[in-house]
Amino acid sequence: MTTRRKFIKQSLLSTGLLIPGSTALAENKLRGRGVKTGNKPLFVSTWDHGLAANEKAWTMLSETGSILDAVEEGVKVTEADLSSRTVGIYGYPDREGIVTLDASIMSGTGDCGSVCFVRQVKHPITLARKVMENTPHVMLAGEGARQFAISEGMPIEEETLHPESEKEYLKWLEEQEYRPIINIENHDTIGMVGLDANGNLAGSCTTSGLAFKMHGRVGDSPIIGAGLYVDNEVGAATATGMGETIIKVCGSFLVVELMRQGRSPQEACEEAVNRLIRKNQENIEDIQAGFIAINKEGEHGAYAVHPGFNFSVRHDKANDLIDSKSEFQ
Ligand code: SD4
Repeated sequence: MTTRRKFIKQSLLSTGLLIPGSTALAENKLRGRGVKTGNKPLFVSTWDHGLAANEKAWTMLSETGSILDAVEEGVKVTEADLSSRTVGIYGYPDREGIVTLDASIMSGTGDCGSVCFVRQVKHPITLARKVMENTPHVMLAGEGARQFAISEGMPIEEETLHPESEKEYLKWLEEQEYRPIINIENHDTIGMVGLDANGNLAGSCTTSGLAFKMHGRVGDSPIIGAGLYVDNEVGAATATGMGETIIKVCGSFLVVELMRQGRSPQEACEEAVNRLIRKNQENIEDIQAGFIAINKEGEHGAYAVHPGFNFSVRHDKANDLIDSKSEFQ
């Protein structure tokens, strides 16, 4: 913060015009960001599969008026996509040849639900929403989550690998590298954050996780605050990339809290990525991770460790695929 801004803030505090709780709002105003600078409604999703997901979310919002329905139905498009190797039951399996799924959903009022290490459920995001709405819990794991899906009348899918996933898995078995190596092909979680015209936010995140991970491994995507965080007072963020590094910095929560302190979505994503880099300096060349964020005013931002990350932005005028900026070139 510049000295001048510090001075203005102190003056406002001393005159009682600024109470500490309204700091973020005041900071935004000091930065010249009014309430009408962005787009409402707005959907931002990770990667190019976000384009189709955004489109569905947009339609849902116009039909139902529910931002939560919109972010759920949006990512269901990717979960159901036969060609997706990184989201849903057609995704890459773990080292034992088993596909296990992670998902989370959160509303701007603080309600949230998630499932992790769950098998044979085509729409883990819907299961996560059912955990949120129909149980007193936030997170269900593994067989318990699958049993809950059955009790909710959700279909249980056959456990056969998609031919393409199986081919890759058999190839991987030849070398069986212990550590999953993150690269552009195997880290395409879909995370979506959305804002309606009234300033209500919601987010969703769903993935088959790292390809050929250890059996039982859970990433950031189903962990509230790591893979996803939403707060109607501020904004929403979601993450993609190597989950272990994102969990270690409470990534999505960090992005939202930085926005609460007055950062724009872009500044918040950049600062969170830099924090993640500082904590993982020894092997940063092997780590890809990125964040997308929106704030209540309808501004968005995105940032990644390395080039190659892209994200999809839907507002009333367009649905665009945008290359994210990154720390390293
Ligand atoms: C995870 N973050 O399980 C997920 C993987 C991912 O794009 O792809 N993200 O760590």
